[in-house]
Amino acid sequence: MESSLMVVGQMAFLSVLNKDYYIVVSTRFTTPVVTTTAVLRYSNSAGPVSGPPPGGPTIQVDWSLNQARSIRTNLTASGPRPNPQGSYHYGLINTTKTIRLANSAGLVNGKQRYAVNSVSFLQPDTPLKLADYFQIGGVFRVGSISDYPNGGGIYLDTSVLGTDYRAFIEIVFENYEDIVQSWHLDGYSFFVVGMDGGLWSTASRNQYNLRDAIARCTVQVYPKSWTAIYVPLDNVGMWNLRSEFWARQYLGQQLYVRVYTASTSLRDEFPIPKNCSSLRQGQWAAYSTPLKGKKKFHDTFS
Ligand SMILES: [Cu+2]
Repeated sequence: MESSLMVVGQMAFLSVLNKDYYIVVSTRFTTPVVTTTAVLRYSNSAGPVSGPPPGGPTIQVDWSLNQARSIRTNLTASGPRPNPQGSYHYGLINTTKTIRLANSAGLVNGKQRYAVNSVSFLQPDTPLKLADYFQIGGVFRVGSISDYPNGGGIYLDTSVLGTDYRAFIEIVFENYEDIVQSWHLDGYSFFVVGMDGGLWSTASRNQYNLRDAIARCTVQVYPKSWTAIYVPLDNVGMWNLRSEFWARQYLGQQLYVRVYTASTSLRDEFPIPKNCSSLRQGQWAAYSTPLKGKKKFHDTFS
């Protein structure tokens, strides 16, 4: 291996190295590009690094794309795997829903915002999980974001996507912009089944890796490209799906996925912490004791 590109969220890299390697970190969105370099040395190294460190990734993403696709799970009997061999084949499970998410940038009321499927996320004053648990009205609406891009203008809302517990879903991240995107999903690890340049279509599924993809919780989407993931929704809750580009996340490029079950069994979800009211005194203390009629959070506190 001559060199390997690391992207945000690809935090672990295991390789058997028998010579010294440069570790290079360089910025992508600054002028000038800032670079810092280290040398990884092994006691049995066959030789020091030589020559200049490799240049950072350019807009030529093919090389990086091919490398990302080539990183696979070792399925052989002695390979390290998250589950015993033969017990779970993600590629054999039918997806029950497809969610297509497109990021975008634009102005709302003269201010820079970022959006997913045209919705720029507005942070509610009540944490969504608590609003859901205590059924506090007026905080969010399930379905306040479409599950496919509709090309409309950007608007503000507290976007919550409705999904069902134990569904097995396909999410396609569509990046029409010309910078790389980095998406993170809380509460899950997912299988990265495909990524390619251009526009995603149902025919893109023909090139999915349904055999030995790797499990991740953050994934890159190359400029003017798409990335598809399979997610087994085995974790009840209200989970954040967000850009790891901090400014974009803060200015709206995030949403929540509500993984819902009507069951209130402790097998499906841990109970709310007993010290919930003391964690943030005042804001939802009224809801930490048995409810006497449902009061709206906004009516009570603001
Ligand atoms: Cu997380």
